[in-house]
Amino acid sequence: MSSVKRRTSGRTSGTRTLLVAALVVGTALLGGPATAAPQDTLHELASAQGRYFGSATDNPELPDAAYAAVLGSEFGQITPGNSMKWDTTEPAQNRFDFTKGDVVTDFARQHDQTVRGHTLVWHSQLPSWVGQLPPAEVEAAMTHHITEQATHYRGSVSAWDVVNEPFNEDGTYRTSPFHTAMGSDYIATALRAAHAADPEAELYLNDYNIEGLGAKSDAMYALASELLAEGVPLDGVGMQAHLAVQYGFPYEMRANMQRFADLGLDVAVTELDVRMQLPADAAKVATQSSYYQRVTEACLAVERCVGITVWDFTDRYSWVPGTFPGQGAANLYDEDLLPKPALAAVRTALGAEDDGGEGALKVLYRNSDSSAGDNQIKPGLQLVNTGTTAISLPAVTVRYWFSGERGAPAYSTWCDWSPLGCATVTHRVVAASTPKAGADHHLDVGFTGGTLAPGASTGEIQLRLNKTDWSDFDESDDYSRTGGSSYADAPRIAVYMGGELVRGIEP
Ligand code: G2I
Repeated sequence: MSSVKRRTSGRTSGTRTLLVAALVVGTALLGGPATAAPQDTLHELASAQGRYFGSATDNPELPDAAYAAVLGSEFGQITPGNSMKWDTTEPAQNRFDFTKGDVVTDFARQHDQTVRGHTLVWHSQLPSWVGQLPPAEVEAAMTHHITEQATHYRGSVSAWDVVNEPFNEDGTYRTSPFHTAMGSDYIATALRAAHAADPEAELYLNDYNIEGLGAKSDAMYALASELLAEGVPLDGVGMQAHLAVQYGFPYEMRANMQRFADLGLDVAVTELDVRMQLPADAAKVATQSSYYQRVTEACLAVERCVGITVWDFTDRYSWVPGTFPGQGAANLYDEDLLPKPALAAVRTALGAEDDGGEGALKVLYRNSDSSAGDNQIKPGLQLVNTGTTAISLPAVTVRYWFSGERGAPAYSTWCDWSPLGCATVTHRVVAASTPKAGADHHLDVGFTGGTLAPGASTGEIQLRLNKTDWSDFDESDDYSRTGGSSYADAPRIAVYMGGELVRGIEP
């Protein structure tokens, strides 16, 4: 079973529309850039690469509506930051309380997200009664705890961090009531108990500072190899990835992930964040962005890296300042829930740039003018909504660049025909503030109303322009022009939504 690959990437699209709208309103109120462009969520981008993109969350945060809107829309997987830990779920022996964890699995269900269960056996956040048990009773207590919890969450949790943080930095086993009572055998015992309680869940060992090659990851590698050789149910290794700009990037992260994958295990980045000494400055922010990007790239480069979870997505709810005084700013969004450069870096690594060229709006162009040297330019345009949400046309503008070279600097523009009705189409010529060869002007096309449904096309928009003195153009070097007389993709015609470039390449 351990070598069987089951991808649980969860939702691929869905609840995004409303939440994008909520965010846009929020951004506008905060005075940020007004961007109306629907873009793929992190999870949609990751899903397109066969991965999930998730976040930790915690019960006290969920009533924060703005926070929950992002959590529920941008991420396809969530991990409870505290509410499935032993001190919460079995605070006194055999008194189980899954109330808080259930809130998280309910949220996930409502938002079509998978859940990584965190965690069954850990030396920390362990209620004192466990440490007070006679060693001879620890194994039964541990097995009972795992059995009750994994049974309760069967069907709601797709993966478990069965054992969390078993190693010291030098690769020796960490002291815990479990290790004291059973030696390192407690790990195999825990995995077997979890498998018996929930045979469907992916079972993981999870630790920090095992992202790169080194003594601690060597220890995890040796343990994983041994467990697999003994037939112990183990599906993957979780690399927490609590990074810090001041400590450098994990050594050979991709190669390290690959050696676990080569054992037949899945690998997951389970708790990614990148902290820094405050105050933040441009250099630290740039380093942070590159670390987020490199982790994402490493995961994508390893086929069995199944996904990435950030240890919460906003500085508003980071564990870092409480644990490392003076440090923080570790997350993808700032305290106001505004995206940081690291978010763009992750999106780029997930391939968003590719679809920056292919966004939700595609433009098709044909040249309706066979002569490049007469007194008119006649571009035909069509816009197609290739996304899954409706697009409001007044947010959209299109630019067709040309050179006005000789003659009068004034232009007339015309819409000759469009199934939308030419009254809906606005058009004018705009002179470039920084003229480029073949692009000292552009025809700017917009819309006064209308909505483009997913999959729909505006149909043909026949446009035409001339100089007011009717002198000839030399269109041969015009940036956006092609000689094609039937509709085709036009990378040199740009489409903007809310003023932001969503398609095409500017001159
Ligand atoms: O420390 C970061 C993470 C390292 N890997 C394992 C994770 O489980 C761990 O998560 C953090 C939580 O994010 C924190 O929220 O674990 C901490 C405890 O080790 C959590 O902090 C604790 C505080 O220390 C407590 O004072 C607080 O009562 O959170 C508790 C619940 O809010």
